[in-house]
Amino acid sequence: MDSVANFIGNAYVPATGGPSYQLVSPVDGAVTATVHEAGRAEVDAAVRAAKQALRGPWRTMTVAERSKLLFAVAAEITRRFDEFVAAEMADTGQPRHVMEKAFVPRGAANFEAFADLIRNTPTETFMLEHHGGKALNYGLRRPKGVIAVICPWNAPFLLMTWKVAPALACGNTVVVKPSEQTPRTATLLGEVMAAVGIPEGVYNVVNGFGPGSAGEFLTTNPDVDAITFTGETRTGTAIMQAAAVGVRDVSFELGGKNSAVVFADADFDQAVDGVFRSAFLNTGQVCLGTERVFVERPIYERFRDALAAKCRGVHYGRPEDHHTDYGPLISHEHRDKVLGYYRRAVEDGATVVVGGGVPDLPADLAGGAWVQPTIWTDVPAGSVVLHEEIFGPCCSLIPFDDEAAVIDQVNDTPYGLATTIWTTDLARAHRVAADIDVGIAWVNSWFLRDLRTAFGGSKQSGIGREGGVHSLEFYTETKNVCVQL
Ligand code: NAD
Ligand code: 6OD
Repeated sequence: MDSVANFIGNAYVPATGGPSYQLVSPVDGAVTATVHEAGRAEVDAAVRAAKQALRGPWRTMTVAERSKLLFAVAAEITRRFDEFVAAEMADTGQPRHVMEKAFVPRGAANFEAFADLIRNTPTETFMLEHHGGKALNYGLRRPKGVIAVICPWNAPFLLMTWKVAPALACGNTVVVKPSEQTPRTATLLGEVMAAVGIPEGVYNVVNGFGPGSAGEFLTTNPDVDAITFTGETRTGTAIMQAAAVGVRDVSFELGGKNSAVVFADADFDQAVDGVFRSAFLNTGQVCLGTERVFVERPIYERFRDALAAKCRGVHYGRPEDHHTDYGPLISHEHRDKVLGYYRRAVEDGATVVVGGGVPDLPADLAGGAWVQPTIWTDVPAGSVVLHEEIFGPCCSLIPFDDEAAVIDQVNDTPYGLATTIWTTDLARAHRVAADIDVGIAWVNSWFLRDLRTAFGGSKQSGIGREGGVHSLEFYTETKNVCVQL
C-alpha cells in the first residue's frame, strides 16, 4: 500500500506517530494508501520553509532563470507522464484517456504558459509632464510572498498547477493543501521540483482536511501573504473570514450552476456531442459542467433522445482499461449527496429520461461510488435540482421559445461561472454571450482553454480572475516608481 507524506523544504516529512488517514479507491472501495496528516506544527514548518526561501536563491534569481526552471518542471512532468497519470487515476478513478489527453498534459502546459508569460509581459510606463519638467513612471512587479494554494478533488493536478505555476513564475513561494481525497499528484510534484533544482522551501505540500486541520492551520497562519482557493462557495466564505485577519488578498474559483443554451439552428450533432461532454465528462464533476440545458422547442424531443442515447452507451470500468469512458464519483459520501438529488427530482415530479440510480456492475466494481448518467425533463421551476450545484453526472432539459426569456432563466441563479451557447447564427451568439451573467461563455464549444485568457466566475462563483496577465496581477504587488527627470 502507498504512503503519502507531506513535502517540506524539498524533503518528504512523514509525521512520525502523528495522525494519518486512509485513501479509499472510488472504483471499488479498496483502501489504497495511508496519508500522513500535517498537524499545526507541520503546517507552520512548511510556511516557515516557504518564508525562508523568499530570502534565499529564489529571490536573487533572474526572471530568465526562474522561467528556465519552470520549463524544466514541465519537461520533467512530461518525462514522468505515466506516473502522474497513474497517481491521478488512483485518486479520482477517472478514465485513462481523460488523464492522458487532458488533465495531466494541462499540468505541464500550465508551467510552460507562465514560464513564457513572465518573460514577455511588460508593465506600464507613463511620462508625466508637469510645469517643473517631466517624470518617468514605471511599474515593477514584486512577488506577494508566501501563497497558500488550497485545492479541490475533481481535477487535482490541473487545478493545483494552474495556481502553483503563476505563483512561482512571479517569484512567490507556495504551500499547497491538496484535497484530502486526492493528494497524490501534488505530492509527486515535490519530487519533480527537487529534481530540476527548484530551491528548498519554494514548493511545499501539507496534507489533511479543512476545518480544524491542515486547511484551517494554513489559512490562519499569519505568515501566509495571500490565499488562492478553488472549491465550494461555502468553503470560500470560511476562508475569506480567515483571510480578513491581516487583510490578506484572496483569489477564489468557486461553485456553479451552469447552463447550455441550444438554439434550433445549431449544428445538431455538434451540440449533442458538446452537451454530452459538458454534462458528463469526469462524471459531471467539473465546475464548468452543465446541469441545466435549455433547448429551443422545435428540436427539443430529438435532442433529448439523442443525448439519452449517448448516456445509455457509456462504458463503465476500471480507469486503466482503455475501453472505459465513464468513471465513478469521487467517494461514497459524494454519491450519497448526488443520489439525494436523484431522489429529490422524482419527489418533485420530474420525469427520468435515462439513469436515475446506481448501475448494476460486476462484483469487482460493486464497492465503488458509481451512479448512472441521468437526464430529467419536466422538473418544476422551484425544485432545488434546478438551483443547487449537484456536481454529478446529471442535467435537466428545459424547452424554450424566446431568446430574451431564456437569458432571464439562465441568469436566475446566484452563481455565474460558465455557459455554453450552441447556434450557427453569429450575431445571436455574440448577443447572448454578452447578456448571460458569467465569467466564461463558450460558443459551439466547451472547456476550450487558452491559458492567456481570464478565467473565473461572477456572482457567487468566485472572486477575481486567473489566467494570463490576470494571474500576474494576483500573484504580484505592482509598485510604481516615479523618477523626476
Ligand atoms: P471543498 O470546498 O469542500 O474543498 C476544497 C478544499 O478546501 C479542500 O482541500 C478542503 O480540504 C479545503 N477546505 C475545506 N474547508 C476548509 C477551511 N475551513 N479552511 C481551509 N481549507 C478548507 O470543495 P471540493 O468538494 O473539494 O470541490 C468541489 C467544489 O469545487 C465544487 O463546488 C466545484 O464547483 C468547485 N470547483 C470550482 C472550480 C472553479 O474553477 N470555479 C473548479 C473546480 C471545482
Ligand atoms: O481550465 C482551467 O484553468 C480550470 N481552472 C478549470 C477548472 C475546472 C473545474 O473543474
